[in-house]
Amino acid sequence: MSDALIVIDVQNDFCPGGALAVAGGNDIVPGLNALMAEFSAVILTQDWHPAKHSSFASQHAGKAPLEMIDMPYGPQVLWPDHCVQGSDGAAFHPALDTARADLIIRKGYNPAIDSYSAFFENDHTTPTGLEGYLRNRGIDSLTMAGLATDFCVNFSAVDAAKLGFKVRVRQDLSRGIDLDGSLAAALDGMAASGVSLD
Ligand code: VGL
Ligand code: ZN
Repeated sequence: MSDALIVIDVQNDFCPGGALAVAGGNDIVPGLNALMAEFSAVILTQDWHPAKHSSFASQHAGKAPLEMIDMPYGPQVLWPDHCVQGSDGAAFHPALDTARADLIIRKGYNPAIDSYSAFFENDHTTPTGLEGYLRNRGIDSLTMAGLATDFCVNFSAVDAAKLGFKVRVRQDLSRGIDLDGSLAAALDGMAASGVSLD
């Protein structure tokens, strides 16, 4: 069995100057590029929303970004419009070494359901296909890093651990949004799920 590096959502909109900028999001790029050399498999994820995605505050009258809403699948944070399919904001950070990727997995393309996790949409049941890909390749151990620690890295790591993968998160190569204590909660949740936090 072998291990893979999964680089989560290192896209322009999550970096300074982007629509949903994560502080220091760009700082992790050189370290991520260097880390890729240590893995036989490198997978990138890309947040990839249609223009009128239901996670955008702009689609809900009277709602502002970072307010909550109840969706049929549960509570959902409303975000500024970000990572719209084909936009510059959805592109990977220009310095990220995308040439090393064996697979790029896109998520969040269903207009009605957000998808923080690289494995399941936010209904926690609709799969993205990543689990099957990893199992077909005999990959059982995952290292994750990227943006944002408390949303897409967190949901991906917890889902992977629940699916039985051995999971490490590189905190030093991840950056968080930290909305109302979400970063501390995410770190607690990942640890409780058996994710090792480096
Ligand atoms: C993310 C909020 C909305 C992430 C994606 O990559 O962590 N966060 N969409
Ligand atoms: Zn998104």
